[in-house]
Amino acid sequence: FQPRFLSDYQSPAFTIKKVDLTFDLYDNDTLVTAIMQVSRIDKSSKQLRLDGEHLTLVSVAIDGQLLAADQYQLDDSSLTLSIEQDDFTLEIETKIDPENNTALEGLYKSGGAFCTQCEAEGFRRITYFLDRPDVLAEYTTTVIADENVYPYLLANGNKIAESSVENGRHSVTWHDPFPKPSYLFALVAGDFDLLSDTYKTASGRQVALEIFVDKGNIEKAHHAMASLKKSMAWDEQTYNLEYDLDIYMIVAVDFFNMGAMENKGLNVFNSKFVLADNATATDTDFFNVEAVIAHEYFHNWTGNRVTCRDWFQLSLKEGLTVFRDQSFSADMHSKAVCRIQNVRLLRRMQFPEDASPMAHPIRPEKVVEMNNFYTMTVYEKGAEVIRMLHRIVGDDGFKKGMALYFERHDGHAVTCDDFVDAMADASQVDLSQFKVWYEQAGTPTVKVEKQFDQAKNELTLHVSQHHPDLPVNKTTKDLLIPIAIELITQAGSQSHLLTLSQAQQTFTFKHLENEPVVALFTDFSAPVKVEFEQTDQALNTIITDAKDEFSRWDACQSLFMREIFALINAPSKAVSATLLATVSSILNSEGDNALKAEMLTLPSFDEIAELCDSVEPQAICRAVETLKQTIAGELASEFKQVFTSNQQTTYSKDAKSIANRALKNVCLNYMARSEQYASMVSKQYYEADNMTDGIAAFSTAVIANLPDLSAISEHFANKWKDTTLVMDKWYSVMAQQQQDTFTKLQALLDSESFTLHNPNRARSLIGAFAMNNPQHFHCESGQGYRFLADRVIELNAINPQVAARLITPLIQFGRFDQATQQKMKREISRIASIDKLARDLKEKVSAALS
Ligand code: HT7
Ligand code: ZN
Repeated sequence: FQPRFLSDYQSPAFTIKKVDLTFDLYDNDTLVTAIMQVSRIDKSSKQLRLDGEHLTLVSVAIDGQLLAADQYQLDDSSLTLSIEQDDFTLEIETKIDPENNTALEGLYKSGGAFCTQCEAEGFRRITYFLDRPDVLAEYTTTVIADENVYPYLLANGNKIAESSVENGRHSVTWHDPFPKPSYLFALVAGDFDLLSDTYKTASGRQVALEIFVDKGNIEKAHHAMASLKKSMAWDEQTYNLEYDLDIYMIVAVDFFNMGAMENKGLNVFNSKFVLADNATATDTDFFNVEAVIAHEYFHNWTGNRVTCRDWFQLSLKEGLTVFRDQSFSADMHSKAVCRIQNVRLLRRMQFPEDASPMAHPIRPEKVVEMNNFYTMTVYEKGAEVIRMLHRIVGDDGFKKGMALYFERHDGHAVTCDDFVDAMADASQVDLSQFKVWYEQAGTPTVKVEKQFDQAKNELTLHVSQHHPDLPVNKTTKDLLIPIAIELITQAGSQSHLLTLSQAQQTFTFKHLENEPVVALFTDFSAPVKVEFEQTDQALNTIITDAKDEFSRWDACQSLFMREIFALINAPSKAVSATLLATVSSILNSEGDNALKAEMLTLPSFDEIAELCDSVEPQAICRAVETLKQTIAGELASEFKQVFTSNQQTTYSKDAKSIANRALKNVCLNYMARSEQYASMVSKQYYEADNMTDGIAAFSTAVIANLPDLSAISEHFANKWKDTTLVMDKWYSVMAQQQQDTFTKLQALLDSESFTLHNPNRARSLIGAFAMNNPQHFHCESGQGYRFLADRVIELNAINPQVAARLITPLIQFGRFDQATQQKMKREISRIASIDKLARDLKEKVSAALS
C-alpha cells in the first residue's frame, strides 16, 4: 500500500466533461454503462489511467470502436488506455455485485434498497473513471429496475424522463446541470414512504423538498424536514446563499458507514440522523438530526459548488462546514452550551488524536487510505481554525471573505490556501502566519505567567507558545494564536483580544482598579492547552463573575480536574470541602439549567487521560469514582431537591424543558450513588414518557450497577425490539455494564439482533464499550483490548472502514503507563499479523507500531 503525498500533486492530464451513466440494477449482477466525453489537457500525455476497483470489465470502446483485450492494460486498481485523440467518447461497461458489497462503498444494498456512497474514492467501485475531486463533469443518470420492488429510482439533479420498459421494469433519467466531482454522485432505488414539502427561496424560486424513509416511518421525518427548512433560511440570511436546483432529496438508510453524505441534490443519510419522534429520540438526538441536516445542506455551497482540489484539502470543505453547522446550532439554541459541547468533543476526541501515532495536520501531507482522514482533526480542529479566522477578521470581514471566495471559485476545485487568501484579501489582514495552522500537527500549549504591580495597578502577562515534538512535524513554527481574555476586577470585567505570534510575548494592562482575576481563552478562542497557575479562589471568582459562560464552565472543570489529579496521587485523601461548596452553590444558583447541567458533569475519562503522561487507567477510574461518590453522598439531599423541582408533568421540547431534563438527569446520576435515593432511578425509568428520561434512567442503572438493572434492561429490549435505532441505544447502554462484563458482552454479540454488518449496530456495542466503559476496556487482564482486537479482526473482512474507526482507542496508548502500553501494543501486533489486512487498518497499525 503506497502512501500518497500532497507535495506530489499534479493536475489531471485528461478531464471528463460529460458522463452519461446507465444502471441496469440487479442484486448481484448490475450492469453499468458509462459514456464519457474525455479531453486531453496535457498534450504530452498519451496514456489515460482510470481508477477502478472490485469491477468486472465487460467492454471498452473509443469513439464507437470496441477495444480488444490487448489494447488496454487492466489491474486490480486501474484500466490504462493509449490515446491518440484530444477529444473522444469513451464507453465502458462494467458489472458489479451490490448485494455482496459489505464495505458499503460504491453501489450497495441497504436493507431492500440500492444506494451509493462515493466519497472519498467509492465511485471507482462503480465504473472506471478519473475518480479525483478536480475532475468535474456534468452527469446524466438513467436507472432501470423492477417497478414493483423499486418504485423510486433517484439520482442527482432534476428528473428528465421516465418510462416503463420490458419485464416489469422501469427507467428514470436524471440530469444534474452542475459539474461535479465523482465523489458527489448518488443513486438510490427502493420502496419508501415519502414526506414532501416545498421551500420558497429568498429570490422567490420554489424548491421541492423530499425525504424518503423506510415504510411506516414518515411521522419520524417531520423534525428533519423542519430542520432542512431552517437550514435553508439560515444560509440565506447569514451568507446570502440560496439553494440552486429545483429539488432537494434526502434518503434515510440503515446501513451507512458515517453520518450522512452531501451528494448533489440527493443526500443519503444514516437513518440515525433523520428519524426522530418523541417516543424514540432523546433531546440530543433531536439536536443531532438538526445539526447533521444543516451540515449536509451547507455543503451545497461549501463542498459542492466550491470543491476540493485534492483529498489533502478535505478540511477546506469539512472544517468550514462544521464551523457553519456549529454557528447554525448556536443560533438555534444556547450559544454557551453549544460551545461547551464543541470543546468537550475536541478535548475528548481530537486532542488525543493529535497526540497519537495517527496525528496529522488539518491538511494532511501523507495519506495511505483516504477514509482514515475523515477525522476529528480535519473536521473539529478544522472548524476551530475557521473559528479563529472568524475571530481575527471579525464577522463582517468573514462574510466579505466568504463572498469573495464564492466569487473567485464557484464551480472550481480549490485549496485551503485559496480560502485563506480570500479571507485575507477581503479583510485586508495579513494571514500568512495563520496558514501554519494548516501544516502543523499537535495541540500547542500556551503558558502564561501573571505579574501585578500594586503600585501602578498594572497587569503584565508573559505568554509563550510550545509545540509537541511529533514525528509528523519536520520542524515546528510559531502559530498566530488569538487569545480572548476577560479581566475581572471589583469594578466589573473587561474583555480583550490578544494576538500571540511569537514564541514569547508580553502584554500589559494599565489603569486597573485592583488585581484582576484573569480568564484566559474565553469562548475557547484557540484549540490549545493552557498552563496558568490559578488559585481555587480565582477559579471560583470566574465561576461566579465571568461574563463568558464558557469560561465559567471551564473554571469548574479545572477545579474538578485538580481534585481528580489529587486523588490519583493520594487515593485516600479527603475530597476538598471548597470543591463541595462550589458544587453546592452551582446546584442552588439561579440561571440557565442547561449550563448548570454542564457545570455539574465531571470530566470524562478521555479528557482526564489527555492531561496525563504515564498513568494507570484504573487510577483515573478510581479517582473519578471516589469524587463522584463523595459529591453524591455529601450533597445527596440537594441533588434530590433540584431533581424534584425540575420534574415535569408534561413532556415538551422547548429549550427550558430540555434544560430542566438535562439538569434533572445529571442529579439522578449522582443520586444513583446514594443509598437513600437510588430507587428514584427505576421509578423514573418506569414512569418516563419520553426517551431522554427513559434512557437516562436506564444508563444510570447500568453505570451504577443497580439491583433493578436486569428488569429494566429486559423491559427496554422487549418494548423496543422492533425499533432498530432504539435497539442501538440498548446495545450502547449494555456495553457499559460493570459486572460480569465480558460474559455479558459475549451474550450481546451472540444475540439474534446483533450483526457486525450494520455499522450502527457494530459501533453501538463495540465502540460504546471501548469509549464509554474505561473500567473494563482498560481492565488489568488486558481482556478489554483483546475483545476490541477480536472484533476489529472480524470487521477487517467485512467493512475495513468501520474496523479502522473502531481501532482508535487501542492506538491512543501514549498517555498510559508502560505496562498498559505493552498490553495495548500486543493486541495491535496481533491485528497487524493477520492475513489480508485491509489498507485502512494497515496504515493505522503500522503507524502505531513504528
Ligand atoms: N462528506 C461526507 C463524508 C462521508 C464519508 C466519507 C468516507 C466514507 C463514507 C462517508 N460518508 C460520508 C460527510 C460529511 O462530512 O458531510
Ligand atoms: Zn461534511
